[in-house]
Amino acid sequence: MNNHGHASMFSATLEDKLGSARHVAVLTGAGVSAESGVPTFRTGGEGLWARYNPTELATFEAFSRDPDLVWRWYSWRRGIIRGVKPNPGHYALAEAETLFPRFSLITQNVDNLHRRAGSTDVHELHGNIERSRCLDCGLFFVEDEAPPSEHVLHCTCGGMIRPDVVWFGEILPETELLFAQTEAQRCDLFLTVGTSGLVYPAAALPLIAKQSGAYVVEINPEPSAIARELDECISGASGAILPLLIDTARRLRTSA
Ligand code: BJW
Ligand code: ZN
Repeated sequence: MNNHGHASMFSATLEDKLGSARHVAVLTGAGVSAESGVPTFRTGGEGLWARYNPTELATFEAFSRDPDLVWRWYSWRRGIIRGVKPNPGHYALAEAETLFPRFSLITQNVDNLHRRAGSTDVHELHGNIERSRCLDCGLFFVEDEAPPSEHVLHCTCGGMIRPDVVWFGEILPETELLFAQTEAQRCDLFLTVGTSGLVYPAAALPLIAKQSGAYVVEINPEPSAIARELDECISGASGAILPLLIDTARRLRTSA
């Protein structure tokens, strides 16, 4: 029994929403991939990367100042991402697609792990680490299995190639941001998972959902910067909590 008086780890309100919600929206951040072995932004990496603040490398200024350094950081991360697997949190979100009449998965992550876990409709707010583009002619490149480069690559036109991700001070992809904001306004249940709630405009999505009347639940081992403004915070790792949550939803929705 929990403190809500029934045999579940979730509150009665959340169980009610899991059983009845018609539209569920989920925002994920780096924490959802932490259990796969992908370093988060604010807990850092190892080696060379322990000497840099990752959030200071994710800027156009850093790339202009030292393109090789920023390129090496992305090559290192691509290597990690290729070597890891989705975790039970990613798989639970892939299954969630089949449980609710409408389900929207919005991610700040660039690591492809949601798609690799089987999610078919992933809305990426901060781009994708496997994609690059030429600064000069705009040509896109998709990473093949070539060994990661230590130096910034150049396009056939001579321009420098940058990762097709969104750095600080840059505009998010317009259609994906608009989609995310609309889904936040329209959903009944919004989950914010593994994100520090520090980086805008993504961090505003749970607040938009709350203002629009959704029940907003955070899943994070630590309270995020916006935790106090939400309906409920579940303290724990997403790889442990999400499978339980989705199991509960499945049980409630198939036993009726
Ligand atoms: C676990 C776990 C487990 C651990 N299970 N959980 C409004 C107010 C203030 C500032 C701004 C504002 N609007 C815009 C800004 C400026 C800026 C901003 O937000 N700055 C703040 C930091 C102050 N935003 C921007 O610049 C954005 N652009 C923009 O707004 O354009 C319009 C504009 C332009 C110019 C001026 C003004 C407006 C762009 C933001 C782009 C962010 N880019 C990055 C890099 C992407 C590419 C790459 O991957 O390299 O995106 S930075 C980095 O942060 C990355 C992430 O997606 C993002 C969020 O990080 P996230 O996911 O929250 O990760 P962490 O590491 O911070 O947290 C991990 C969490 O997981 C923690 O909470 C852990 O506890 C938890 N965790 N283990 C569950 N097992
Ligand atoms: Zn070019």
